[in-house]
Amino acid sequence: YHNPHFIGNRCVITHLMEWKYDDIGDECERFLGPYGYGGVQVSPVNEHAILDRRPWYERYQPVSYDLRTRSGDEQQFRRMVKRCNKAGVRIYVDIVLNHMTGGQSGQGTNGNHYNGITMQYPGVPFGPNDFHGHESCQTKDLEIHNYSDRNEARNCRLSGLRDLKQQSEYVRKKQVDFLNHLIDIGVAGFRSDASTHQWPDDLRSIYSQLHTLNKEFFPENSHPFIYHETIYYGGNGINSNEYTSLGRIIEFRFYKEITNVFRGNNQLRWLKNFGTEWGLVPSNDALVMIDSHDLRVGHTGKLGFNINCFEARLLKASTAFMLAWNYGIPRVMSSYFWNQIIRDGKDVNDWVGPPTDQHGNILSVHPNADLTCNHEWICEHRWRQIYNMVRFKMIAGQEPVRNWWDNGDYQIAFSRGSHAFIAINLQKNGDKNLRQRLHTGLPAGTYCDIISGDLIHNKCTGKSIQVDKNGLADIYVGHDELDAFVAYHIGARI
Ligand code: LM2
Ligand code: CA
Repeated sequence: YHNPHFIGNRCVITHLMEWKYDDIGDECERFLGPYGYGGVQVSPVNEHAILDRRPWYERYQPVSYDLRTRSGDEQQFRRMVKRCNKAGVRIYVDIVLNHMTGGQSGQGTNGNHYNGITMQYPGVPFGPNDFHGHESCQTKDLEIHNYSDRNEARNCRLSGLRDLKQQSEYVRKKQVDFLNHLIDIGVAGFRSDASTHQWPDDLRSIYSQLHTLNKEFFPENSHPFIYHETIYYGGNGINSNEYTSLGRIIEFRFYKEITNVFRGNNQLRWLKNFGTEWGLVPSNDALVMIDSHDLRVGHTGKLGFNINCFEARLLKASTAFMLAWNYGIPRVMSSYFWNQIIRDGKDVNDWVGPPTDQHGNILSVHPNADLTCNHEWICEHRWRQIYNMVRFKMIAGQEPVRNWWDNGDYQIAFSRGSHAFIAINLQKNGDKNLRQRLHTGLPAGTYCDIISGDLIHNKCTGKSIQVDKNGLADIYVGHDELDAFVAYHIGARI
């Protein structure tokens, strides 16, 4: 369950939050495939509650396992999966197995009624016996209060969401059928939502009943890729290593430490041995990110700490480090605009859903010639500094980190063997410019910086460097430049 089944040397996932399936299909063909992305995480695809104002988080309140959301119906989903696989891009579905809706009643996106008070979900069907009650959850209100208590965290409710009794074979069977349906359609795997709130043994039992991947798109006997949302920062919380035998885990310590460094709370020079030596899980067990659909609005982590699209310079630089460093499978968040207003430490608009027309239909993405997106779609995955670093990672391959240099503070540089080289400058005091003659590890030649520009018609449209016979070059990153880093690789050499 650890292998993402990327095609060729592709190695990065992007989360196209709330995108419509038809648009994702287009994007696989016109951009993700050609620019080397390995896969897409799609927002939950099964029927979910329709809530007032249509917040993004309604997709995390399942009503049934029918495939219909505002992103499209089953037929559109199938078409997308096929088109993306053909374009060399895998599809990973965000699966919400821990719970159903909150304590309200209403209609789901496929027309099924549900009642969270009586716990009736006829679309599955699930009834009250399929949920945890006082026999398994000891808290008075059935809510999780102590997240470190392993029983409570698994058997009680996560913010009011009706908690499924996955110890029941019937419940597991319904979930197995749902996942197998997706596998048969041709997805490559899953993001497992709220994993910490599910018993590892229940997940193990579910996974053991999964089909192998569709042979139309995958080698025979391939198992789905599964990455788990286990929010663990060390200490006495539920340790994410309870889940590493089930697949990968989203390593929240990666995001936390990197954000801390790029925010100027810890010198960049310390990153020299970043990874397991900092207490992170082994690279092969990890999926990593800088931003996520939750972090950006403070639904996990502390609001204002996370780096998102509103701090583009920092987001690009920290994402560049993630893509240059050889750790885990990186996921790039692709978001939409919302009017962030922070009051008393809370984002008043943390609920805002994707751009829609007046009937609530999600708007289509029609990118402009300069690669930017229309409407409120931010499309970070289309920013040159980011997609060029995706290529950088592909070219770096499994080459080791070499030629580490730092100024003892907030300037660093390193190469990936003899394939690629990056320098980052976030120096805040003294001489703020990075101006050094450094070992790049690269073969002699002229290289284009793929951050300030590109190699086009045998010319650099941005900065460039001359690497001499010994691999040395003059590296410059001014403190006042648009981007805080430069990157060179053997694919952009004149
Ligand atoms: C996750 N990972 O473990 C998702 O990444 C996260 O986005 C989900 O929460 C969460 N687990 C449950 O799947 C989001 C959102 C919550 C929202 C839930 C359910 O962050 O705020 O909760 O989805 O829609 C909402 C209300 C909350 C209410 C709850 C139940 O915000 O106030 O609690 O519904 O009605 C009474
Ligand atoms: Ca649970």
